[in-house]
Amino acid sequence: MCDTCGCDGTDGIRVARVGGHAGRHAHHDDHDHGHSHGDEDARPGRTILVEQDILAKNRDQADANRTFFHHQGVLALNLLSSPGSGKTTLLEHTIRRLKGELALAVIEGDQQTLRDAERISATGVDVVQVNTGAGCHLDAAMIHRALHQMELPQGGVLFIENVGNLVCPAMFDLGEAHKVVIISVTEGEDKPLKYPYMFREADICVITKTDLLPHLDFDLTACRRFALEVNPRLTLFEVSAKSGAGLDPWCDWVRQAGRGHEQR
Ligand SMILES: Nc1nc2c(ncn2[C@@H]2O[C@H](COP(=O)(O)OP(=O)(O)O)[C@@H](O)[C@H]2O)c(=O)[nH]1
Ligand SMILES: [Mg+2]
Repeated sequence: MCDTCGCDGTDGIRVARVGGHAGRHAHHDDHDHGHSHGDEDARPGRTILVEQDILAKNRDQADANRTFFHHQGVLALNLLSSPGSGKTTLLEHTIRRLKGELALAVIEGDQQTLRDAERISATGVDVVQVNTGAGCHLDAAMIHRALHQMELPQGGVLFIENVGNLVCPAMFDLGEAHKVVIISVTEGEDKPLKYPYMFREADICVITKTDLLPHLDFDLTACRRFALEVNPRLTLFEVSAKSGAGLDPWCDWVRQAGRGHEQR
């Protein structure tokens, strides 16, 4: 078990390219994603040290990823949320709007299945699925491995859909330029207060499924206030992938961030 978040990092990590170029579909059973394992790590009093080791190792790999992205002119966005908040749906709509203008690619993180990668593949962009097995977050080494399986969107945007979880993924830098936290209106407006680490680590917050607001007691004003109380630097977007409301400002931000990154 991983002492940082309790996930079992030794079990069943797979990296698979979906769609596109046949023959490059790959499975990796080797294991190197920044976790420290072993009986000695479970001794009382060692938890803090082990956690520091894990996070320090992850930070080194994240810095290497970030340098690589910088040299390739790639804007990497790490999408974080609880399961079902609409990450993949938002990506499908964003990609359909932007793929004629910007080079795009996606790394999908889930414990099991290729389902999200297959949805993204249907939009026509390059996608790699990372299955974390029992693990509850992506880490920088998994991203490094996934990068070996894909065509990098040079001068464009790499979206990384993290494993659905509002807790552990906040601790793991992947080398991204921005963390984008997503919260749907069905989750309750108090989530920024209950999961402050995630909202503090992010600099973008997207509130999704706003078409459902008439059917819910969700207090949008309070949600905005809570999010900004936790992190005044947050830039907020409100979208409905279903109706299309709010997708223009969100896509404008992605477009500008992607192009700005290319010029740096
Ligand atoms: N009403 C509504 N449903 C949505 C919207 N976006 C996503 N969903 C639904 O929410 C569910 C989970 O979406 P998905 O994109 O798979 O979430 P993920 O687990 O965060 O990737 C699916 O049934 C979607 O159809 C939206 O804007 N409005
Ligand atoms: Mg998804």
